Amino acid sequence: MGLRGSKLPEAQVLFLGLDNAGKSTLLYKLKHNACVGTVPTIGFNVEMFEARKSGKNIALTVWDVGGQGKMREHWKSYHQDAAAIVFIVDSSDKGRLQEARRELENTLRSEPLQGRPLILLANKQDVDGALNVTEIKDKFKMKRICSGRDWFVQPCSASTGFGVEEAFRKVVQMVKLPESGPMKDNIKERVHNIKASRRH
Ligand SMILES: Nc1nc2c(ncn2[C@@H]2O[C@H](COP(=O)(O)OP(=O)(O)OP(=O)(O)O)[C@@H](O)[C@H]2O)c(=O)[nH]1
Ligand SMILES: [Mg+2]
Repeated sequence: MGLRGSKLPEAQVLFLGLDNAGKSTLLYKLKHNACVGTVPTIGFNVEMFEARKSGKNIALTVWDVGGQGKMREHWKSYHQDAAAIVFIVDSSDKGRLQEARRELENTLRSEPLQGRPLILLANKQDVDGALNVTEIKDKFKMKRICSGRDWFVQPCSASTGFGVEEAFRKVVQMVKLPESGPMKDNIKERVHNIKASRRH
């Protein structure tokens, strides 16, 4: 079933990235156009969006998963139905770019994510000295690690809103809707499955 029981074609989008990258700030900026104070995410946040794709209304379910070290082992629980990956990077945190790249590479190796589009968000562009898109592409060796999938790097600032609408439009453009129409499981069922998978 799709958004709140609607029959709209639905796709699931996964926000990943290190802790402090700005995933939750971006989620709430998109949802409420507000810069909401956040705390580190334990588990996940989930929000639903409607969008227009190829002249049709679609529903996007966006999963924002905690990025702290101990949360990352749960990322794979969210891979199965993800139709697009949005990987968010703190472009101003040069000391953690290698760690971010390692996590991105691990993510891209995951079997269920093969062929899924990747939108890399070079976040925190409002911070002085933040790496620009060219530098981020280079540091992440995007051409090499993304071969076999569509990818795009978008500069943004979740705090100021710079590049945020463009990022969302890019996600809508690149996401592939599941062929069978609306996803068969609803959010409650999916949350139940994620919780169950953590208990094993
Ligand atoms: N200057 C600046 N700060 C940002 C931006 N985006 C997020 N932040 C700040 O970065 C901090 C972490 O943001 P969160 O959105 O909580 O980060 P997260 O990726 O959800 O972190 P986890 O939930 O721990 O994985 C907060 O203090 C935000 O206000 C941005 O674009 N610019
Ligand atoms: Mg968070």
